[in-house]
Amino acid sequence: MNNTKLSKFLSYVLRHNPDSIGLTLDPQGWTSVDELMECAANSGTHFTKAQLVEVVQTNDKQRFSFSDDGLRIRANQGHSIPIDLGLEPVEPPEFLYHGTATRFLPSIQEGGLLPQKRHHVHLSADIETAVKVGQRHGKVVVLKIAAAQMHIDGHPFYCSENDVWLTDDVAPIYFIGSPISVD
Ligand code: HQG
Repeated sequence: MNNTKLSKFLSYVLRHNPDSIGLTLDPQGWTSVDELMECAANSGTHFTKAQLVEVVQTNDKQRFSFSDDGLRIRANQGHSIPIDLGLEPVEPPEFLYHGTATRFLPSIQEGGLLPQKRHHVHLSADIETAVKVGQRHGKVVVLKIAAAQMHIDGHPFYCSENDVWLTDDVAPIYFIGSPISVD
């Protein structure tokens, strides 16, 4: 299996469906590396420890982390199953960005940004990253968010291990200017 396939496999089992290979995660989303490899092998997905380390270290978005002792692994964010990442609330930059598809705009402008299947709304520190996130969904448009004002108003923000900004939801009053269209 190539590294991209292994990364997708890890995203699936560590964020969404550990049960699919008989794996259990602890409340913070960690699982034993040995157990992960054993459950994966038993369900027909084979990889070496060296390949796993390579995927964790070279992953384009740093999606996964090993524990300090290297014995456990978890996804840094993006879960749909209930996991408490244990992140401390932090002060966000003045502005954050959210890339989405133009077809979602009417609903977003009406009801704000909602976490949908994930635990949080995911926001990016720069427009370029937001564009990449939005492109996954279709014709991309970027919303500029008044993050500092949200924070002043009492909305907590978190920053994941891989620098994705997370918050519970974003009301339309915090959208700044018109959505930025990208060709
Ligand atoms: C949209 C990737 C209608 C929202 C990325 C988004 C990110 C609404 C979609 C991470 C809405 C959910 C997360 C509303 C939000 N009405 N649509 N009220 N509120 N939406 O994939 O932010 O590759 O769950 O705009 O890099 O696109 O997985 O969220 O388009 O960090 O590591 O509903 O996933 O990382 O889509 O992406 P997603 P996202 P990974």
